[in-house]
Amino acid sequence: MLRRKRRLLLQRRKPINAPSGDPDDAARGILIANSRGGRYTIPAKRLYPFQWNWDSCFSALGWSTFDEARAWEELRTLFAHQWPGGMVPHIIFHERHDTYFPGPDVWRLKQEVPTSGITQPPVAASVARFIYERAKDREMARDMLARLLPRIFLYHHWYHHQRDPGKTGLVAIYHPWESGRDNSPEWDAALAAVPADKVTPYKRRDIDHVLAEHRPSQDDYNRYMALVELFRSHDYDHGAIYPLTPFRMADAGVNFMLMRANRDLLWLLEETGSADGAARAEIAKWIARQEEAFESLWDENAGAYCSLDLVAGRNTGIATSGSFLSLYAGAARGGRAERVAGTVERWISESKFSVPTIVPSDVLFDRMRYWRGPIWAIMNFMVATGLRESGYYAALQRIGEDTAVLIRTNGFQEYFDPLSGAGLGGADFSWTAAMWLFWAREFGR
Ligand code: 9WN
Repeated sequence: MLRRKRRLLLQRRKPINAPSGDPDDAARGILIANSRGGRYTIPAKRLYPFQWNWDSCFSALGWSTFDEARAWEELRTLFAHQWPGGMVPHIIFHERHDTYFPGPDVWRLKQEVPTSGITQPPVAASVARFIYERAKDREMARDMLARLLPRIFLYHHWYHHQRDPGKTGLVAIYHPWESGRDNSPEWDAALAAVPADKVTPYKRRDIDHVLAEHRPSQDDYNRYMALVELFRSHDYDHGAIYPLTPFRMADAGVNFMLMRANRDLLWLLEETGSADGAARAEIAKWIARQEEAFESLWDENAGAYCSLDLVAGRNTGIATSGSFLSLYAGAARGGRAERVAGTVERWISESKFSVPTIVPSDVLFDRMRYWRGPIWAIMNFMVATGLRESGYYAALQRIGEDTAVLIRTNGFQEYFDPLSGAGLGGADFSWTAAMWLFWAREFGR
């Protein structure tokens, strides 16, 4: 009875900032309300009350449209919590909050400001370039970059060394949370092989805030926690964990984001005249390796690049919106670019709104469960950027317009149902507000 009541309550709850007035004001209002101490932005109140790695980067894009200093500060704060070896953690627990699980007491890292022990997609270099290219205050931009770029280099170095010890050109993720697309069906088979029978009992907090149907299943959560306990038992020594983790995936999305980030890092170093020859040569070597290795991600049936299970040695053959980042990375060229764009166009034609995380005709498609069907503004932005840069303007236009319509009609939700357009997950979400300001608003006039 109580459960039913709570569910009705949640369904009726309207986003606080459903943009009835000027959506630009509403979007800025969300970033300001989610800002903490003028230093970092939480993704959403209660549901995600800390600083998340890639969320923070996307929020910085939103800030850059009306407060450049605040945008750079967001990135500065993120990198201030970089681990000595170069990893930038996926969560930084600046303050104590008990509305999110797992918190610092689960990760059990002994730091002044506790963090999680894994990372997230490396989008910082690309975000820094987007901000730099549009920056009005050039002096501040160059000054901030001078401090940031060595740290970003160290982060990429960490990825290429700790997560690709064999120098194959494919970096591995150790946990679905590291993909940022946590609940993607790409991880199902690999996750099923993670033993979860000895997990310490715990209480989830996510389903206190959003409907369970929008979130990962209990079984998924048990395996997420089993992985965390495994990493903790190895003191988060990522080099030592590589050969022994049962979950080791070459995520197409992360690898493509890293490739673009490498190109952007190289560009920024050259642009700001801060590239020493050795760093430049090293980044060029990473990119060359990636260009060669990504061939092994191609799946002819899917008409897309797909994630590779490095433990099973098998291509998942599952195309998701993460696969389309091959254009954003500049990895798909010529005939391959044509095929990828064709796949995007087919998906768009099958879906009322674009871009779904999985094509609606797929048996795996679930219109409401996160990363198994819904639309995400940040993914739309990156997919559309790749389409624009490769010259596929019709698809790009459709994605931009859909994103603008979804936000204008349903508010700044965490994600959206691709068939009805309904807003799902958390409300007043920072990255959705940021994507409106930085990108989607130009299609919504
Ligand atoms: C785990 C904050 C994060 C995003 C991820 C999204 C979701 C967290 C969770 O929320 O993940 O990191 O608890 O579900 O999947 O992409 O960074 O918005």
